[in-house]
Amino acid sequence: MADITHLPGNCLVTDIIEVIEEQGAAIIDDFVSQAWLEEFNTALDPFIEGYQSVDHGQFANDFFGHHTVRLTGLTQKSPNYIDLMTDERLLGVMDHFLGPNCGQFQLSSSEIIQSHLGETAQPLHIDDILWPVNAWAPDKMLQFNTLLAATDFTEANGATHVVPYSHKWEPGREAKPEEVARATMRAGSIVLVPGKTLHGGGANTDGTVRRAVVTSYALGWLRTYENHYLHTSVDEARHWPEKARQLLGYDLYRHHDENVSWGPLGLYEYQSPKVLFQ
Ligand SMILES: O=C(O)CCC(=O)C(=O)O
Ligand SMILES: [Fe+2]
Repeated sequence: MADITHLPGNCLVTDIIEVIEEQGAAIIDDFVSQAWLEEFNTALDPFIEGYQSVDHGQFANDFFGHHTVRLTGLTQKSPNYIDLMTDERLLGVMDHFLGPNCGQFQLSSSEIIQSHLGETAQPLHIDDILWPVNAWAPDKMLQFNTLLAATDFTEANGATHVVPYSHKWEPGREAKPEEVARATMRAGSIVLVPGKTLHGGGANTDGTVRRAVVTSYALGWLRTYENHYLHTSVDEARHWPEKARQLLGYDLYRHHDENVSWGPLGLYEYQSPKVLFQ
C-alpha cells in the first residue's frame, strides 16, 4: 500500500510545499491543539444532533453518502473556525499553489463530513472537476482541499483514500490498489489534497464516528462550492479579521499580470465591498 508523508505540526511552510509538489499530498500531524479542537467540536455538536438527512438525488447521494452528516457554513457553527480558515500555514501553501493562477484565492467551502457505520467508500475523484475550466486547462490548479481530523481517522472508520503522485497523471488514469494510501491520523492532524490529486472518502465499517473538517480554497475568479453569502451577513463580517472577510468574498477581486489586468469582479455599488466596513 502507498503512504502519505507525515510532517510534524511545527514544520515550515516550505517543507509542506516541497512534499506536496513532489507527492501530491501531505499530512501534518497535530496541526491544531487539542484545546482548539475541543472548543470547535463542542460548538459543532448541537448542529450534528439537529441534523436532518437530506435527499440530494441519486448521483449526489452515492457521492455524498447515505450514512454521512454533511454541513457547510462553519463560520456560523463554530466561532473558532475562523482561526483554521485563516491559518498562516494554510494560507502560505495556498499562496504557492493557487497564487500563480489568480489575483487572490478565496474560501471555496467550509464543511463537516461526518461518516457513520455503513457508509461506503466514495469513488476516487479529483475536486477540480467541479469547474468546466478543468477540461479546458487541465494543467491549471483550481482548488485545494484540506481535511482536518476532528476525530481519529482510521482505516476502519473511513480515513480518506488518497493517491500520492496522481497530481501529475494524465487525466483519466485509474489508480491500482497498491497506489492508494489511507490518510490515517490522530485527531487534530490534517491532510492536504490539492485539486488534481485523486482521493475519496473511505468506508466506515466499525461504527466509530469519523468527523472531517473540510476547508477548501479556490481561485478567486471561480464560483465557490458553498454559497457563503447565505450563511453570513455584513454585520457578522464586520467582526471578523480582514483576511477572513476577503476569503469569504467581501472584497473586490483584481488580477494583474505583467501585461494584462482582469476584473474587477465582485463589485458593490461599483465600489469594493470594503466600503461596507469603513
Ligand atoms: O470524506 C472524505 O474523506 C473525502 C470527501 C471528498 O473527497 C468529497 O466529498 O469531495
Ligand atoms: Fe473530494
